[in-house]
Amino acid sequence: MIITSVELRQINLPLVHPFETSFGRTTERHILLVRVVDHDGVVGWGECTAGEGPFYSYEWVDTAWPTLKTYLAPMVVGREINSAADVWTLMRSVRGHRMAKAAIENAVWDLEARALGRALWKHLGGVREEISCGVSIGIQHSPEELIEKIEKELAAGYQRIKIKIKPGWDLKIIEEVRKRFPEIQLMGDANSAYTLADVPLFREVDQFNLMMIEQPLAHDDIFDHAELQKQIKTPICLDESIRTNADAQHAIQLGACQIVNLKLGRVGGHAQARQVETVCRDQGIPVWCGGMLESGVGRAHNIAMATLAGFTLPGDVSASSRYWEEDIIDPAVTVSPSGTIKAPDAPGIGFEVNLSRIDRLTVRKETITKLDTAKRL
Ligand code: OSB
Ligand code: MG
Repeated sequence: MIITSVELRQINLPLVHPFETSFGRTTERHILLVRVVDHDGVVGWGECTAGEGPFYSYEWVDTAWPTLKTYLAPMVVGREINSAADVWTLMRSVRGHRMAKAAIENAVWDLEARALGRALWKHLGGVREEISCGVSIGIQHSPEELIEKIEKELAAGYQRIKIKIKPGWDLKIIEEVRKRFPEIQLMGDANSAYTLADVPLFREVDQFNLMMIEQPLAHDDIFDHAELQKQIKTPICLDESIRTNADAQHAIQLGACQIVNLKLGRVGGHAQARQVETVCRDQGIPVWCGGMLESGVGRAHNIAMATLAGFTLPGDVSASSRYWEEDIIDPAVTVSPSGTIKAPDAPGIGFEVNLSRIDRLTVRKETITKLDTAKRL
C-alpha cells in the first residue's frame, strides 16, 4: 500500500468529570487524531495518547504535532509499505516520541484491516471476542465521594476498581475503601509519587490485599522497584517505566514487577505492543490494557489490543459515557452488566468515525502529502 496523505487534527473535548492523579488534574482533553488515506482512497484513524502537558511523560500534544508533521508523516507518505507492521521501521531514525509514532502506525493498522475487510482485533491476532473491564477513579474531594463513585461503578458491572493515590490520599483511603468493600478486586495507582523512603507505608498497605500497586516509584525507574518488591507482598505493576520490550524484559528479570500495564501509545503502537505482550506472556507475567482518557478512536484501538492472549486481567478500558457527553465514534463504547466490552466485527477498528462531529470540534488541522514531503526531504 501507499499512504498518499496524513491528516493531523486537534480536537478539544471536555471530560464529563475532571480526572485527578498525583501529577495533576485534567478537565478537557486535547486530542490529536491522525487520519491516513491510501492510493485506493481507503482511510485509517489513529489517536495520539499524549496529554495536555508533559506530566505523565515528556510527550504532549505540542511535541507530538511537530514531530508528526516534520518527521514521522514525511517518512511514511508516498512509500511502498508491505504491511502496517513495517511502519515502525520507516520511522526508526526518530528516537523516542512513541506516542506520536503510535498515532500514525495505528492509523495504518486500521487502514490495512479495513482494506482487507477484517476486524482489526482479528488482524492483530486477538483471541477473545470480549474483553474484561475495570475503572480508574481519580482523586476525589472526600473519601465519601470516592466510595459513592465506587458503588456506582460496581453497580454498572465493572470487574476491578483502581483508585489513584498520592501522599496524603493513600493508606487511610485504602483502609476505608477496603472496609466498605472487603471482597472486590481493588488496586492503587501512584503515578510515581513515592520513593524508597516510603517502604514502611507500602508495608502497611500490604494488609489490605490489593491486587497490585501501580507505578509507585520514579517514572523511569526499574531498579528501585525491584528493591521495593523485595520488601513488600503486594504485587507491583509497572506503567510509566515500560516503554519497550527490553524494558519489560529487564523489569521481569530484575523482579521489579509481577504485572504490566500495557499502553498502546506509551510503547509506540500495535507492533511494539505485541512484542511487549509476547515478552510478558512467555514469562507468565499478566498484562492488562491501560487507558489515557482516550476518545473513541483510541478506545477502539485499545479494545483491539486487549483481545491478545496475554491480556488476562481487567483493563482501564471503560464506557465512552464515563468520559464524554458524546463520543466521536458510532456506536459509543458500552460495557455489559458483567463488565465486558465486545470486540466489534466490522472492518478496521470496527466503529464508525463521526467526521462531521470531529469537524465541528477541530481547532487545528494540517495535511501532509507526497508533494510536501518531496519539498521537505
Ligand atoms: O496512570 O493509568 C494512568 C489517565 C491518564 C494518565 C495516566 C493514567 C490514567 C488513568 C486513566 O489511570 C485510565 C482511563 O480511564 O483512561
Ligand atoms: Mg498508571
